[in-house]
Amino acid sequence: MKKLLLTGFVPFLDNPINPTEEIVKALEGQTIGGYEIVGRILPVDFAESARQCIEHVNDVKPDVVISLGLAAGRNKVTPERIAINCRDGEPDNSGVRLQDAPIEEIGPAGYFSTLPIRAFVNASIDKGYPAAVSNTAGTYLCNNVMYSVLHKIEQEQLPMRAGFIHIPASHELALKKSGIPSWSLADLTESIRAMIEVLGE
Ligand code: PCA
Repeated sequence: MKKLLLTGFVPFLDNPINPTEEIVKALEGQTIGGYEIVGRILPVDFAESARQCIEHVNDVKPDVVISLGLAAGRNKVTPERIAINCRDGEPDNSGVRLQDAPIEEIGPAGYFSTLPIRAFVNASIDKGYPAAVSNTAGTYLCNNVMYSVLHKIEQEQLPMRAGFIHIPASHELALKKSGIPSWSLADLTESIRAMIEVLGE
């Protein structure tokens, strides 16, 4: 059976919960759209996240890689259009802070997602879950993982589609942080399921 590597992240910064962990746990082992879901959780660490994700790609040899990240403050599920060759922003969980740092010294400025992001958005909306294409994955760990996986696929010419989806906060997280929109974990999970189902069509 075809395999889909679904990754989430551990909690980071002022987010004591990362709902991507729960979504990955809920979906792993299931078959969706003809894909067996293999779940993995990544650290929030500039030195480790992409390295570990690539290790999982090498081990699992998936047909598709979808990485999930929390974007607390967004109110829709947002497949990312592009990853850029830049690391910047807040410190990671090891306290490392980077500024204007390329991910690959010799690498293209960006990579477009190779996932069917428009079909993902439409599938989620059709099921009643708000979604939109996002044109920036930021410059933190999520962008780093998306860029690094797409770079590997390009360098090695692998027959693999990959990309990233940012999700809003869950209610559980919003109870611990004020002023952010939130979704139920069940709805977040069903929106991601609707997007994965599209791959089988
Ligand atoms: N979101 C962060 C890193 C981990 C996560 O879930 C980001 O958007 O980069």
